[in-house]
Amino acid sequence: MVVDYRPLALNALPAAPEPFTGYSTISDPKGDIDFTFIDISNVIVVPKGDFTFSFIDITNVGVRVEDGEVTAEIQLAGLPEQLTFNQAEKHTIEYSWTVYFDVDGNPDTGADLKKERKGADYELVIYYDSQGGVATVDTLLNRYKKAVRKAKAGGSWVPEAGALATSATMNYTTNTLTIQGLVPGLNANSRWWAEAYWYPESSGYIVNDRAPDTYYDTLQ
Ligand SMILES: [Ca+2]
Ligand SMILES: [Ca+2]
Repeated sequence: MVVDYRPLALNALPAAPEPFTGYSTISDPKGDIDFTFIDISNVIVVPKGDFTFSFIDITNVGVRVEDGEVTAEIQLAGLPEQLTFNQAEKHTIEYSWTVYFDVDGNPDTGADLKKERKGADYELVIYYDSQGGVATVDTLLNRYKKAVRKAKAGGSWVPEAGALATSATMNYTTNTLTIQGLVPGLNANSRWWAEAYWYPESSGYIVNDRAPDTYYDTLQ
């Protein structure tokens, strides 16, 4: 009698998703930034002065993934060398540019902060959290921090051991922020999206842009 030792039961399991290697992009329109007014008095605060928000306006995001190493490029409508830093509330995120990865493609695991971040398991982020003090104009290069963080249940983010952001660069000619880091487990089912965020002074509004507007795309 010939015995068939082939693991038939294993064949019945759904195939594990293939690791993703390659390049994926998301395009986003120019001029589609959102204002979120958070003034508790419900008075609409109109930004004063000659603000331009090009540095919050995402036009394209690309991610290259190779052996779990991610290079994320966030292209903006504009990226001035100098920005105004005037958020008076210490330890408040004043600027951030983030690429989110829902690695398992499951909105019920990972971040549960709000609808548009629901399910994110990792983020690669370039950011500035306010140190308080007087308003000043400075280069982002002088002030930014970078991180790869993993989402915890409940919505907080923790730096991921062994997955620290390896580099961040700013290109003022192509208006592009680039950040590299390790994000394990990315596969063709993984969802991803990007967000730019600015919370200036204490005047009660947040400026943000998201790519894509439909909240997420898949890597493949
Ligand atoms: Ca945009
Ligand atoms: Ca998830």
